Amino acid sequence: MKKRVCITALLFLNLYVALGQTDYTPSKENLENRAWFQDAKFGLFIHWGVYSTLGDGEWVMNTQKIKTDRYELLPDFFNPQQFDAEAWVKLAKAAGMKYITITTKHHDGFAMYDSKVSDYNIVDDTPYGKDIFRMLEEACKKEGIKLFAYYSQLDWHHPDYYPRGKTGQDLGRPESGNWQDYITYQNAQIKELAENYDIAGFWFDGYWDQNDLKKAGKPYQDFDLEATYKIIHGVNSGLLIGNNHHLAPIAGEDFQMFEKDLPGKNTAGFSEGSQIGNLPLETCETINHSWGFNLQDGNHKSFNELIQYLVKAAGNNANFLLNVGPMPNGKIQQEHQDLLLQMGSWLQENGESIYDTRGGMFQGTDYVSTEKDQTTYLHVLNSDLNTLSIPFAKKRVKTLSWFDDGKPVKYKLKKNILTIYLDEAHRDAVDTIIKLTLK
Ligand code: JFZ
Repeated sequence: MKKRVCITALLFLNLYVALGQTDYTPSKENLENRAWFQDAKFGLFIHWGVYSTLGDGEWVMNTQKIKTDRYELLPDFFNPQQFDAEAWVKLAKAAGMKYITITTKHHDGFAMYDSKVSDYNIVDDTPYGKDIFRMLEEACKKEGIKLFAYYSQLDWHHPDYYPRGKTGQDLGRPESGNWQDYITYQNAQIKELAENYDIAGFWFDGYWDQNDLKKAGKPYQDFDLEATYKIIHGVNSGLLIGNNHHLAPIAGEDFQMFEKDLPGKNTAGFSEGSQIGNLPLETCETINHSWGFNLQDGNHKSFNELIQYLVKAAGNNANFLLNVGPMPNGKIQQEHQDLLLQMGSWLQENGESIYDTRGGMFQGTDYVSTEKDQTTYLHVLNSDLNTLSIPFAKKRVKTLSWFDDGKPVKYKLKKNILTIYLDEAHRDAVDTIIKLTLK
């Protein structure tokens, strides 16, 4: 009898494992942090590394096929004398951002923090010799901004990142290596980041490098994400984990991200397999067309585009993580600073309709909505419209007023269609906000 119970239990266990079910239950602190994250709405993404010195984006090692031993000369030129952690954090704060996510290690494998696991890091291997991640951590603490560590699981430098994935060929590394040794190295770096820095969480990237081979039916290496996540939550269960793997959430993750797309959309081609799960959401986008500093990229997005992206993200229940790639001297380009500050002043006026809200009930081509408590904020994103008609099967309208001056808005409610008269004096080129409460 006992034996049979054991066998049945084993069968269930197998089924459980086969279905990919695991036992991750977020801690109370983790859930609180998730709520903070959803309230925060706006963060600064920073791609900065030794690649910045070449002014050709963070993929330069791969795109220019720079051999590992040549690339290793770059740290010698990395001496950002004008880097001022406090200035960056104050800029983010003035932009209305609540957190910063910065590359602690990108695909080039170079650690932008004081890693004890490898000397290939900013402290041991550059003339600058200082831990910029520590400096940012301290400045963030002072300014009340949270800090996330971007960490690339893909590594174009480490010899044990082998067999390689779909990128990082032709970089002069030996055709050998021990994958498990790479995983040990990666997990040790991740653990030291979790243990030694006061961070809010991790933003992982590069999983797709191997997983795209899997999708193509080719041999691939497994990162064993859940083991890594267990290490992190073992250090601090409150840490928020997200992974840019372009898949539906995996056990152990605390938020879901969409690269260059709003949740559920796939215009950039990265979100094919990523159905929206039930975790907090985040969408990231570049301020021009590059993540890392790119000298030739002057395609800065306009203030209107950036605000509308933030508003649409909020309407889709997601945070907006907006990226800048600082220059090798440690400064953020003036054009980008100006755009961020403009966004900050817009948020000063209109932040009530963004912060602490969740995605609202209305969504269409020209509008989205956010909600907080009993109030819905309708954001009209097309200033050419004289009227807006939206499906409205809800209860009756209690109040409908302009966000800017609180005056009543003219409307008509007929056959489940709410028609709003957008009088010209109230129309705004970037976002016309209307406040709605229901009976
Ligand atoms: C990734 C990084 O490669 C990129 O450098 C940046 O950090 C961005 C935020 O995240 O973007 C990707 C992800 C996947 C692919 C290309 C770029 N891909 O599948 O080819």
